[in-house]
Amino acid sequence: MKEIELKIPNLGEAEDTEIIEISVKIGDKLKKNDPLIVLESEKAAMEVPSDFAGVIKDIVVKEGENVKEGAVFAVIEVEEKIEESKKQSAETIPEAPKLTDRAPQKIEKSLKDFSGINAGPAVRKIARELEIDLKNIIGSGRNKMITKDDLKNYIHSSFAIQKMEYADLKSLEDFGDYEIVNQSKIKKAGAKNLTKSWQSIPHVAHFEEADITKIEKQRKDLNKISAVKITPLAYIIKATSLALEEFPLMNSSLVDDGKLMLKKYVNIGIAVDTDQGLVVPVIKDVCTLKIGEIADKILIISAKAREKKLMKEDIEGSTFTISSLGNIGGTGFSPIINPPEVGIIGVSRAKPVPRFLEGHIKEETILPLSLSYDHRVINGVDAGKFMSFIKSILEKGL
Ligand code: CAO
Repeated sequence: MKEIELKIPNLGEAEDTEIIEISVKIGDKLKKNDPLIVLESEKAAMEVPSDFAGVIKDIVVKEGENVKEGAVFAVIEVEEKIEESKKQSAETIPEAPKLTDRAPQKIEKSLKDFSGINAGPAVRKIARELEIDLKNIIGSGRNKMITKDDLKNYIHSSFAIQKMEYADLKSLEDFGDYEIVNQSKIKKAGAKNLTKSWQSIPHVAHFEEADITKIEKQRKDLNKISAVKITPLAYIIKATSLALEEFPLMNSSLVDDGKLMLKKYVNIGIAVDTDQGLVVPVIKDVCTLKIGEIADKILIISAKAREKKLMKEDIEGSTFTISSLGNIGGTGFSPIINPPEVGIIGVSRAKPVPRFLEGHIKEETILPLSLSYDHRVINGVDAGKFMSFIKSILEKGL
């Protein structure tokens, strides 16, 4: 066995350079060409690979340290036989290509995969191996550079998000007969999306009630002459679209750390229950539609959903979602946000309620509404105002 000092290679024009990453630790077993350290000059970042197979015995530098050509940064123990056969010694470490010669090739490859991303070669290499898109990671290093820790945190959080909770089949088998059935593809995909949304978006639920006595009368009158059946949902969709125009924050998407996309159009996704699971077709440009037209669209998209005839354009581009349990029941529920949206309204069953009014009892039809919102974007006051706006539109009549 022989110990060899590993030295900083020729740095080209760069006088000195910074070690931005140490890719090994003492005791690591390396193969030839495994990455040792990453150097960064003003022009480029360069990974220094090992010219030897062996075990790292010592590391004499720290990340962030500036080094010059020829400085020892680590010691590796190699088998003497192999080392002799290569006719290489500590003094004759093959001259590494100049940083300025070599880096551009490496960077070129990186740019191809991760253009505009500030990350060292080691981070890029791991990301490429694990097929991670570095564009999704916000770097905490200098000039927003993505460090190895950023990558590790991202990997851990994505695994955590994707980890689904399943029952332990073995522990349940003893208690009685059972059968295993397959979930539909839609349900399986929905389960993943719902888990991801629930785990990554801080949800808050806000509840409201609207007196829809007036619009119920109007709706029933309209239904006597309308070619299509108009349900309360058409009014709720219309009122929500007007509220989304008034409160653009609710019609937004969080696109980056601290950056919001405020959309200038209102497309509302409607959760439709089908025998395959829940699907969310979209009614586009709702603000331009009249109640009868919205009712017509609800019938068309829900029929398409149930007959599995939805096309790509029918299910994309929603800016907000409404999930209506309609006459099924319930006094309120908190639906899960449909990313990249920031809010979703849940509609429960309207029912007649006795109300005291100037000493008299009066019957009103009360509609329970709930809003789940992304608390990173919306705060309680925004949510309260938004829902009060919808309530007042529904109570005044459309
Ligand atoms: N309160 C009381 N009655 C209601 C109501 C409400 N909030 N909403 C609808 N109704 C009534 C309708 O007026 C209709 O009455 P009639 O049969 O007497 O005319 C009846 O309930 C059935 O309505 P509908 O369900 O056919 O129509 P819709 O426009 O209300 O809803 C659709 C359409 C596609 C949203 C619905 O069929 C559906 O699939 N809902 C399930 C969505 C779901 O599963 N959400 C939960 C997901 S968890 O996030």
